[in-house]
Amino acid sequence: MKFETAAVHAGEEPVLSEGGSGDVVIPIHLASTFARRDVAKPTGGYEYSRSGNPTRDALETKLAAIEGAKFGLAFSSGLAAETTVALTLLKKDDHVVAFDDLYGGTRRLFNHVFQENFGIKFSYVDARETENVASALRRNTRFVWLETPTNPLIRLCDIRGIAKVAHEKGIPVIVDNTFASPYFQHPLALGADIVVHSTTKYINGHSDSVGGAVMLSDEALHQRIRYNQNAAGAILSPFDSFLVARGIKTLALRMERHQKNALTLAKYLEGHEKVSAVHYPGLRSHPQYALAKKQMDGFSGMISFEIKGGKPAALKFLRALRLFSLAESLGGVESLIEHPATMTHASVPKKEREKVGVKDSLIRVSAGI
Ligand code: P1T
Repeated sequence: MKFETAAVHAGEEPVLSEGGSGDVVIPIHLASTFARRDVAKPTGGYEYSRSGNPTRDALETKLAAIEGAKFGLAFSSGLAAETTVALTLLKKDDHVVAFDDLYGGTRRLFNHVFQENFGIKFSYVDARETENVASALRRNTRFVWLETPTNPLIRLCDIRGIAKVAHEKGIPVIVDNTFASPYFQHPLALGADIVVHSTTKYINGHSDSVGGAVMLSDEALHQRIRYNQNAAGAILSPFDSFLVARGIKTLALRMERHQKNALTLAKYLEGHEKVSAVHYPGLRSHPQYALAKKQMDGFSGMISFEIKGGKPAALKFLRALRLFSLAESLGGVESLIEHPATMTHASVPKKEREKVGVKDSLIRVSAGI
């Protein structure tokens, strides 16, 4: 099946056999629990909605299909997905190598929960150079955590190259594919072991559901993550599962338009006298344009840029906008704009933020459709 076909049909084949109602869309199964005839085992395959729910199952099948994975899991937020993956793979005193440019909430989770409470060590490296990842790997490194393109500097890393050096040491690679979406980038095909998403963004696409996803093809690892998903409990609700499944059906169409609009905006900003830098992988001036062409099927809809005049100029500009909402999040049909230093990345200490390059003059745009 092509991407668009799987996005519409996977997980939602109508049941036409005896007793099936033939719905062409997965119904929202709101039941928290499922009756059984006998104590031994559930009669209809389901027992309790945290452990499994027909609407969530349909979504998980669809999520796996669009990432080219064997398995998909749906969580109550992107961070719930990240937490569950991390607690499946980590034990006290383990080590993780991560891209230094990451969503602020991911760094907060790593530093203030996993490091402070459980003694996990994190090495943040500039993963644009594969060598920086390779030289940070230790004997007790349990995984490499990447975003590409990154939030908020729209930097890329070479998934294939990094997977090669990590796999030589038996270390799995996890890619947060939120900014590219499964339509424009396929990390598992490039060698990554696990993909995570905030489905809150492009996958749902309408800014009306918070959710997360994990996709992978390793059966044993899938079983461990699913066990912990049920044990820790951060599952996506049936109603949100329905919304996300519905959103996925138009993902391909939306992504094409997000990309078109982002490219128009990026080119306009690049030629503007009050703009000192534009970060968008579809611009020839992006230092990793060649990698973007090779690794991605498109450039997606996220741009960041630096405005001349520092923070005062940035805040003045953001206050003057009429149509673009000044709001966190991204990937919805409407355009959103934000100031990473005071909003999405406020939890990253100023010194660390500036070391990576997230300046007070940086503005991030999610181009709508
Ligand atoms: O918000 P949540 O669904 O928990 O997802 C967290 C998350 C994970 N990964 C990436 C790359 C993200 O961008 C996010 C959430 N980001 C924002 C809310 C934002 O405005 O950047």
